[in-house]
Order: sequence, then structure tokens, then C-alpha cells
Amino acid sequence: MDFDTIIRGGTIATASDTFACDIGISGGRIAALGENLGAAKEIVDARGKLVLPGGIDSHVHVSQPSAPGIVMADDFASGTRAAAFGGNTMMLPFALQQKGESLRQVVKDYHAKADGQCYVDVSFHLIIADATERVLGQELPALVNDGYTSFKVFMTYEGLALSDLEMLNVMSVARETQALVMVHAENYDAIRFLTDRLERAGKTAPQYHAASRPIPVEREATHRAISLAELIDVPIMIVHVSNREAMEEIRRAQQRGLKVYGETCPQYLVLTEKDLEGLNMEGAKYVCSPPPRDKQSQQACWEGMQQGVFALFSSDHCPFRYDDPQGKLIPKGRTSFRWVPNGIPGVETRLPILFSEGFGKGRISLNQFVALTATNHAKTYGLYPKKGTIAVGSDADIAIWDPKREVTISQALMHGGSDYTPYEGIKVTGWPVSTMLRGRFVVRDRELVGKPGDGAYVPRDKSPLAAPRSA
Ligand code: DUC
Ligand code: ZN
Ligand code: ZN
Repeated sequence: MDFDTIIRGGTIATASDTFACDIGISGGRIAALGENLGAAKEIVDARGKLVLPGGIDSHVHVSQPSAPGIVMADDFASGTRAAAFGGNTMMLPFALQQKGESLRQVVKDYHAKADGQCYVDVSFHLIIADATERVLGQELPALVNDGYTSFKVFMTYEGLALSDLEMLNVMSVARETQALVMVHAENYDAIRFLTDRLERAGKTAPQYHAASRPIPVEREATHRAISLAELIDVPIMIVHVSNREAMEEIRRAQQRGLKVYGETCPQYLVLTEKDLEGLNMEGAKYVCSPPPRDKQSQQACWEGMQQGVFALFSSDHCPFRYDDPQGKLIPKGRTSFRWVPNGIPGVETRLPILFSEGFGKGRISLNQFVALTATNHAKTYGLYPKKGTIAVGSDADIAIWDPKREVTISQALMHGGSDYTPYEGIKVTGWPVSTMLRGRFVVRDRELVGKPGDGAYVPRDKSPLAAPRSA
């Protein structure tokens, strides 16, 4: 039997092993692993390269409605294009419900935005902002059955924050349906109090964004989310953890046997609150929540990954343009950091940053890199083993890396819709040079060869991690 493609001569790494072997691909799937695989319509020479599972970025925002007058910088086309250049074959954006909206309609709208636009595969998490009886009793259980098997709840943000009672109600539905709840853990009232106080003191520059949501704001909400989940025995994922105190809350819960999972992001490894102190509005480029902290917090996030407290490393890609009144340069009159849209681009730089700073500097192994950026995402969100690994029968979603390529990250190299990268000037060694989706190149030797529509929507199984402790 001839294969469609053989990737020959590379070094393969999965979440558990590193080995030299060839990959035979047929019909978009991995059909064989071994040597002397025989003939193929196309042979891809991967000598000197690493052949890794395509990255899965399970925390991405694109085409999401923002505050009035603010427009997100990426739609599904530009966001998935940037993802592909960054070595990803799949990303999971959020379908955001606004107050009063039907969840089913929200999902329909997101499909309409994504259809025919994507360069890599996508699947949606839901964001529950309006936890009405109808949403919780009818729409949500039906949507979980249809493959929307995870949803995010917010403990802060106007229009999104849920009360503890609402959190408990949503978590109960998750428990009944075996969906996974993702929690944005920051204390809404504490942020409002601190923001008002800073504004009254004239402290309105972007740098005060960090002061308005200090570590206790995140630690308290993390502790509360864990306590609420424990009350009703439901697994939760605490997303975008930024510091030691929140990380230790999660670790303690794990040590008590609770199914509490954690995620961290590049901004908490390589940025600090000092970045928000840029002249004029430059600091706005780094406004995201939770905010970047300090060097000690960076160290804690590394430890969280090294020690398995965090299973996931995601980008929380949430891009706005900088030089744009619809983005970070908010219109005059809105003079405080309060109005700066929260979020930074990162889907294209997530993998090179962790590869270089993590694997390259000996902080994590190559297998941990694969687990944190691909395999664990597939396992956590009901996609494994179709996605997230290199194994016979899995989709041929593959990133080919040049481990020696030295790159200084700069906006000129980026392929998304934003006009800046918060990682400008960071030097990395190792870069994904080709990205293959279901056996076909989307990016080949750093050139775009795919087209919108190559990426498909992927419904998901229920997460095995979402089973309650006592079912
Ligand atoms: N914070 C979020 O919770 N989501 C998107 C971006 C951000 O900064
Ligand atoms: Zn969030
Ligand atoms: Zn987010």
C-alpha cells in the first residue's frame, strides 16, 4: 500500500517518548510509524527536525463581542492563520453568551462566523453569562450532548460575573452532564473597590490595571471557586493562573484528592507588571487579566508546570489592536485603565516561547512540552486520541520544528490581526517551520499554503477529567 505522505528522518516526540522514526499518512490519519515504510505520493524530508503533535490552544478568544466601540483584532480566519504559523493544528475559542441571549443562538452565530474561514481545526467552549432556568435546564444539557462539553464562568467583569449562587447552579449542571467548568477566578467586588479608589486618587494610567487586581483578588476567588466545586463534588479547571498563591490553592486541593485542574499562560512566564509602566499608553499593550505579576510569580508558574499542578499551557489569546480607538487606544474622555480592553495576542508565540524558555533552558523536558501544549489539551477537552498525539489512527496533525532556528519575536513576523505583539524583542531558539493539518500542509517552510476552510469544526466527547469523584 502506498501512503499519501511519508514524513521521513525526523525525531518524534510525544507526551511520553522521544524516538527517531518515519510517519506514514493516509486519508488524513497516521497510518504507520516505523522505518522503511515503503512508497508514498510525497516524501517530506524531516532530517534534523523535530516532529511534534500540532499544538492545541484550548484558551483563545476571537470574533468575540467586546465593550461598545471596541473590536477584537482577530476573526476566525486571521486567528487560525496565526495559530497555524505558531505550530498549532487546533484552537478552542469561546462562544460568548451575553445577557438575554439564547445559548443555542450564540452557538449558531459562532458557527456562522467560523464556517469556511478556518485554517486549522476549531471547537467551541461556551461562556455562560446568563444562568437562567431555561439556559441551565434545557439549553446547556442539550448543548453538552451535542459536543459542547466545556464552559467558562467568570467571577468578575461587568455583564459576565456570576454570583456564588449562579456558579453553584452552573456547576450542578456540569456535574449532571459531565461537562468541564473553566473558571476565571478574580473577585469582582474587590476589583471594583480598588479601581474606584485608584481613579479617585488620579491613578488612571495603564500601569494601575495591575494595582486594581493584585494577587489576593485572584487567590481569594481561586479558593472560593474550589470551595464551591468541592461542595457539590464537581471537577473544575482554574484558567490563566498567574502567581504562587493561586497555584498553591490548586495544589492543596489536588493533594486533598479534589479534581481541580490548572492552566497558565505565556504572559505569566515572560512578562511582569513593569511592562505595564510604558510611557503614555504603551502599557496598555500588556493589559490583560489576571495581570502579569513579578519574577517570583513567574517562578511559581514554572513550578506549577514542572510539578504537574498545571496540566495546560494556553495563550488566552484575546487580541486588540494598539494604535486604534477601537482597540487599546480608547477614545478620549475614557481616561482610565478601566476602559482599556483586557487581552493580548499570543496564539502564534505560545509554542516558541515555551519551547525556548522551557525545553531550551532545561526547565521542562520535550515530552512535558508536548503534554502541556497539545496532549493534555486533547485529554482535558474530549479530543484524545483523535487529536494531541502522534499515534497510529490519530489525525495527522503535526508540527515540524527547526530546534536550532534563532528568532527575535517581532510584529513583522506575526500573521494575526493585531498590530503589535507583547513579546516584541524576546529571543527564542526553536521555531515551528511547517504545520500539517489532517495530512495536508497549512504552513510549509514558513509559507502559507493552506486556505480558509481547510480547518473544520470538531465536536467533542465528554471530558474524562469531568467525571465527579463519586459518580
Ligand atoms: N482576560 C480574560 O479573562 N479573557 C480574555 C483576556 C483577558 O485578559
Ligand atoms: Zn478569563
Ligand atoms: Zn480568556
